[in-house]
Amino acid sequence: MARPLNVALIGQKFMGRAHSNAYAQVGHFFDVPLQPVRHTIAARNAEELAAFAERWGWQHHTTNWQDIAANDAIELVDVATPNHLHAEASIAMLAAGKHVLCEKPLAHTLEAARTMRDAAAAAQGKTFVWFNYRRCPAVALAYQLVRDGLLGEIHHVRGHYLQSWGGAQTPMSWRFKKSIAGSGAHGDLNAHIVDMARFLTGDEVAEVSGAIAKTFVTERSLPDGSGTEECDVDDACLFLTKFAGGAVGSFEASRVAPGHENRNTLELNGSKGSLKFDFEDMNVLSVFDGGDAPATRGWKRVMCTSGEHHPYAGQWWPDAHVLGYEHGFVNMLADVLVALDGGQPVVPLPDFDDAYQTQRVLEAALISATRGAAVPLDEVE
Ligand code: NAI
Ligand code: SOE
Repeated sequence: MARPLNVALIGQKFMGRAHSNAYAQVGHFFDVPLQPVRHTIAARNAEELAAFAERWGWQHHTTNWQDIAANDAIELVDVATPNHLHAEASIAMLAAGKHVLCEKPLAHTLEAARTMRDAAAAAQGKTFVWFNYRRCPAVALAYQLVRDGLLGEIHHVRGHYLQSWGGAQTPMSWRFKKSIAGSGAHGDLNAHIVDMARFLTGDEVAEVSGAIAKTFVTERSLPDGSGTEECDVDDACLFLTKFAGGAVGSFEASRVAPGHENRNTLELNGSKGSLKFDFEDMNVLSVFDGGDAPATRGWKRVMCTSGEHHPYAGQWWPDAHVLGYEHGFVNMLADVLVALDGGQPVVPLPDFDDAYQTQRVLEAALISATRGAAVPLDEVE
């Protein structure tokens, strides 16, 4: 019988729903060593909060997230607020002796991210960051294939994360404010592909160059119709990297790429073979094995839904009964519960230190965009 683990969640909108679903579902599909109990949900809108708590099965709700720190019954706190609150809430929870599971990017500034990394290093509690795409079966399989040597020496990493929702018709929100988000498409989307690149290659970025950050829509209407406000974050951001192990990389993020709705991609090209992942076809990993017979050598479209052969797939449905966005969050939560119980996750989990390394790469790109020059990572601490 799994021991109950009281959980609190801060944030009740998009990620509030995705995470609540994970807490509700994980015990149905995984033999978890700890059973999460939806203890307390916190957010700002009191009217929405009561209905949300009832719908998603949270026992208590509060508009004051600090109540959670003071409650000794709560062991794990999930921070799913806009980016500027990640540091304050996470550090308060670590100081109160709790484990913290925080949304990405780690923080809105490198400085805030550093305080989180340092607080985690000094704390009893464990930390995790919701880089959920690591746990799509196709990405976890790519992780295993790289370690099995399928690619040989990795030469070239290509990531792009393109969305289309950020045009001039989209009203102002926290995602367009530097003081809250930190940056625009860059911190929101490049964070995911830099994390995936570091995770899959096991290598670190040594230098960033050629960065361009561009704001196309400089003013947006306020949601209440009372006027307009200036946008001070990028709508698109591109940059190049050198990896410590010798590979080269390119990363592109955009919110203004019509036709690309959630095109989160990563491609690895090595001396022996290549791999491609595209979230818009998330159950598939494209595999090119240079060791195949020349006459029939070519790209294979591997459906990563075999319970016997593919990470996480066996917990869900019969072969080829495909998974969706929400399954990545449930898969990750299952691994978090295993790690909290002292076990090994299926593939490595990012903690605050790991996410801080991703944040350094993002910061180097912003510096490169401003300076118009290459930025060695050892200058960005
Ligand atoms: P959202 O705007 O949909 O929801 C934010 C929630 O935070 C709201 O419930 C709001 O009431 C609450 N909140 C804001 N300020 C608060 C405060 N001072 N005290 C208590 N609650 C407060 O935002 P969304 O899309 O859910 O994003 C939240 C975080 O999740 C961001 O860091 C974002 O980058 C990340 N995210 C990650 C995704 C992933 O794929 N891992 C996907 C979407 C978002
Ligand atoms: C919006 O761009 C968003 O929800 C991001 O915040 C997420 O991190 C990404 O996974 C999906 O798009």
